[in-house]
Formats: sequence, structure tokens, C-alpha cells
Amino acid sequence: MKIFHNSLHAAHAGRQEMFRGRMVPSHELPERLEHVLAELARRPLGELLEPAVDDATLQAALLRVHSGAYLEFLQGAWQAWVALDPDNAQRDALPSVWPLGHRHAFRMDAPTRHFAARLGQHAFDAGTPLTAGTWTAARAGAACALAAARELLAGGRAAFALTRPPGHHAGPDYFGGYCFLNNAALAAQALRDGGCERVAVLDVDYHHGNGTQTLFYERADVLTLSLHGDPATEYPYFLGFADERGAGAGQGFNLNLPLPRGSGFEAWSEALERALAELRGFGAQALVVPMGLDTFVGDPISGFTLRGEDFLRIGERLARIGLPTLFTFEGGYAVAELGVNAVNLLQGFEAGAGS
Ligand code: SP5
Ligand code: ZN
Repeated sequence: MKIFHNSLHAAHAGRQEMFRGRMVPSHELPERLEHVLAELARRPLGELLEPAVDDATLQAALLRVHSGAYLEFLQGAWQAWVALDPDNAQRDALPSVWPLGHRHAFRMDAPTRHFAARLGQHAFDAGTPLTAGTWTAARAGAACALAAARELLAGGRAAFALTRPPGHHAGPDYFGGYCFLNNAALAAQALRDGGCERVAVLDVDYHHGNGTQTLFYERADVLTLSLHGDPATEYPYFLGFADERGAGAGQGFNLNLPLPRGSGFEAWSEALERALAELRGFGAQALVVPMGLDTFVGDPISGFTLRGEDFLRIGERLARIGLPTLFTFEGGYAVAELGVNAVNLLQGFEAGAGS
């Protein structure tokens, strides 16, 4: 498979995230991606490529999933943060006030200009540090996702967008969960725009892919499926429940399979079979897999108990679906094992696709 690598990813290196009233070291680190590259050097799966995507093309693709106001906000955010106080250059931007618009009191559309407020309008947690290099890194990651989509449109069987920062929590105009631009949604939309009539997204990250679900919730042309820790106890808490089946034209085109914290590979595999049964009836022409490896037993922030070899089996099973498949790199915070786990899944896919 072709692998698109974001060589600018390290420009995004969050220092700290808010956790239970204190600042703790960020889990979403540049070395995560370096471990995947190191394992790919040991077990090559295909060509490692820089995406060849010009700025205007990328911007047009981004505007298919994110609002122009949000993209402008992200582009200028670091400068506005430092303009608040020159000392801010020493620390990353995190929101500390939110409009809570669903309670119909605070105005979501308030014409507020203070940057602290604008951060709160465009973020849903205080665990996603926005840094000097976030825009650069996130855009370069999105370019990988777009290049991977083009690879499938050109007839490729599989492509891997080695994106960092991750993307599946990012919505139309907000960031959170370490995510800024929704790489998987961008890829799915690019596949649609390139002529695939129906695209399926199967999210295997430990955390519910709230951004992707929301982006396609009212559409019948993109089926979103997600296996994840039950939001009753797991992040992102406010979305990802089993009764969310889509709305309007998208009614029936979203399926959540929440599993209790502590679930192992057997329960996970049963849920996967349920997702695949749904997928079979849909008639997808391409599959996007937001690939999180934080289901691993050793993950420091997650609660499933999958083992390294389980990722090989998952990859094999995904290959047997038989669709052109695009992987984006999402979560996974057991850094030392992350490369092995990611390459296991992809190698399993290659083995399953070849047999
Ligand atoms: C892409 C992805 O996997 N995003 C996950 C975001 C999870 N954010 C909440 C993490 C809270 C855990 N912090 C634990 C710190 C104490 N060691
Ligand atoms: Zn995750």
C-alpha cells in the first residue's frame, strides 16, 4: 500500500493538557509517529510518499468538511494568542470558557472578539493544546489524507495516511480530543467528490469518532460506523451512544457500537461483525478506517485489552471486506508499542488482501 507521510507533523507538539484540575504532559506526542516510521523501516509495507497537493486544492477539500470561519480561526490562532500577551508564546493555547449553546442561553453566534472566547467557541475540551505549529502540521496531515484518497480514486487497493495530529474528534467548526482537522472525513468526502457514490467510515479508535459522525449525520451517502468505549464512562462522553442512528436523509446511516471499559478482543470482534453486517447492506465503493491503536491493553488513557497480535487479525478481517481501503492514523498512546501495533494492523490487511 502507498503510505503518505506528514513530514511537518512535529511542528505540532503540545506541551501540556488539562486533566482533573492540573496540567499534565500531553499524550499526543510527535514521537508517536516516529515509532510508526521506525517499525515501517523494519517491516516495509510500501512506498513512503510526501503528498503532492497544492495549497488551493487542499483548501478547497478542507472547505468541504470545515467552515471557512473555523479554518480562518485556526490559521490565525497562534498569532492571536500571542497578541493577547507576549508571554503566551511560552505556553500553548487552551480554552477555559465555553458558550454551552445547547442550553439556549449563551449565544453561539455572539460577535465576541476576545481570543479566549473565540477559543471556547471552536473547542470542546481543554485537553487539546493549540501550538505555534498546529496549523502547519494539521494542514500537512490533511494533505496526506487527500493524497491517500486520490490513490484510491486512481485504482489503488489501499493507502495509509500517516497523519498527526489525529482528526476524528474534529467537527465542522471545532477542535478537541487532540484533533484539529478531520482527516478521515476529508478523505471520505474527497472519495465522494471523486466519483464514489457510497463511502463507509469504520472507526476503530478507542474513542467515539464524534467529529466524523456529526459531519455525516444527516447524509445517506456516507455510512459512519464506530466501535468504542461506552461514552457513559469514556471520553468524549457526550456522543457515541447506540441510539444515535442518523437524522433526516441520514436516518439509519450511523451505527455506534459502544463497549464497556475492560472489553477484550472477543467482545470487540463480535461488535466488528455487527458493524460489517451493516456495511454489507450499504453497498460502499470505498472504506475509510480511522485507525486508532488505543484499544491496546497497555494504553495509558484507554480501557480495552487488545493485544499486539489482535491487530493482525483486525487487519486481515478488514481486508476480507474487499473494498478499496484508506487508513488514517488516529489515537494510540502506548508509545513504545504503537509502531508494532499500527504496522501489525496494516500488515494483517496486506496479508488478507493478498490471500
Ligand atoms: C484521537 C484520540 O484518541 N483522542 C483522545 C482524546 C482523549 N482526551 C482525554 C484524555 C484524558 C486522559 N488524561 C489522563 C492524564 C493522566 N495521566
Ligand atoms: Zn482515541
